[in-house]
Amino acid sequence: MTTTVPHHLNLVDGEWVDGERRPNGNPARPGEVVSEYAVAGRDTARAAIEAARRAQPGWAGQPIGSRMDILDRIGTTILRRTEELAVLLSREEGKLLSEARGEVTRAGQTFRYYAHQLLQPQGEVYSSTRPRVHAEVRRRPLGVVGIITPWNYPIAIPAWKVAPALAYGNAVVLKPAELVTASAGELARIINESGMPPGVFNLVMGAGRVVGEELLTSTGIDGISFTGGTGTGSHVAQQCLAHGNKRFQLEMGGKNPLVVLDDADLEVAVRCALDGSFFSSGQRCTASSRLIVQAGIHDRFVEALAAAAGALRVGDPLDPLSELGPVVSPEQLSQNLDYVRIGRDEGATVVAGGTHRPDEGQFMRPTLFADARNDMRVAREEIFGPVACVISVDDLDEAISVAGDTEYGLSAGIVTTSLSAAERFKRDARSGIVSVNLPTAGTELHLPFGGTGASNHGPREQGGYARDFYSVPVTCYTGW
Ligand code: TXE
Repeated sequence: MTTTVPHHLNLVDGEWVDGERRPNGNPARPGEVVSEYAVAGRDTARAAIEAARRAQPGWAGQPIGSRMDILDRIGTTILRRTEELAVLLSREEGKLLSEARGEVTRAGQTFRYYAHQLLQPQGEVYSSTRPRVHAEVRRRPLGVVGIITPWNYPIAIPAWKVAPALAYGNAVVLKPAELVTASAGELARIINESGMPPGVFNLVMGAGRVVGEELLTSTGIDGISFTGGTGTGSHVAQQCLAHGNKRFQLEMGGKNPLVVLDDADLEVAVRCALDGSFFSSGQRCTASSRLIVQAGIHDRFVEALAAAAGALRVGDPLDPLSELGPVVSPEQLSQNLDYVRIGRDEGATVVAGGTHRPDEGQFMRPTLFADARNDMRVAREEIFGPVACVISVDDLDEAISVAGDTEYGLSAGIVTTSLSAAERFKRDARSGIVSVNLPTAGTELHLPFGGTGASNHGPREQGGYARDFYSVPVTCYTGW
């Protein structure tokens, strides 16, 4: 008996465009094909950019009521299809079904949020220093935006870029990561069936160095919004500057600190670390990969966290009893295991995990290093797996200094019962996001998201701040 595998095509100017078909696998079940996708070449990417250029002025000129309706419809459809989309996402990326449900819900809510953002003021009026002059700042769309997304949030990251891009009157060419084309393909279907005029939203699936590169180098693209690795992000920046001085926004890695002070509630500290370090298999740019722990609570914390991590049930993400799914790919698993070896060689001690499940699937046990120092590679480089290291410090001053001693600066957390320690940390942590008594990895869609240093370049994403990237301020003077 032959079973048909679902497939996803590229979307160009409202038409589905086929290409060489490639399978997209399930990291929990090697050999299982989740879907097939049509690989786009440079010519398909070019056609998508041209279609977007043609469609953008008409879209920007539509009354906001109709743009709102379409965005709202996209969000509502995503929310209505949450369960089905979550199963698909979980099968192709490997995160727990419960986490996938949360992600799909977030994507739907994001479209609805930006539908309503259109009712917010879109400019400012100033008093002019000159008589009989009216001064105002208006906003115009950036134009055609290329959106390049990673695999770790297959629908939420595309949503939090595509929704504001469309809301503020831009046309979009989306290039998702190759590992998660099914979620992107379903999103494209939903957008295409929402009443969106052809060409306003286009999807091109394929290799970064082919279709991604076409977006970076094309003069038809006005701006690039990118999330991914720091090395790729630097390349994106260079290409954008070299090809038409495009606007770019980069969200990249993290090596996020979670500080635990002696006065912390141990249970809260362990809960924050367990979630921040290991959930989603540590494949979050906001994951807490450096646990900076004050000496007085250190041993109790390490013992409790190692026990809790060791007790997590690693298994198929569709099994409701699983507490941790697989990592996304064999390459990611081998990179994670390499870091376990590197950490040991550097003198850190594995107190939980350190191995993968020797059966089928890319399952890695949550891994905790004790006796780490902040100058070790495992404390400096983004591993992007369920691996965290504990660094012992004497006091809050040292904790803040170690927390800030990183090239990254996305998310930082502290667990403490001291109000003054919390306030000082919020003031002094060199980071775009700061959490107190909460995991470093929880963020909300209506608040700005982004970091400092090697974690970020360009305006913040999400919330009302997204407007700063997707629109251009125009200063207007009118004499009367
Ligand atoms: O990222 P890439 P990958 C980190 C993490 C992970 C590593 C590699 O450490 O192990 O990056 O992951 C596209 N021109 N993060 O391979 O390569 C690519 O096709 C244009 C951290 O997924 O940066 C994909 O769509 N585009 C991060 C996107 O860029 C190019 C989340 C990201 O791919 C391109 C993900 C090119 N030349 C990975 N080359 C986080 N912290 O959130 C690649 N791409």
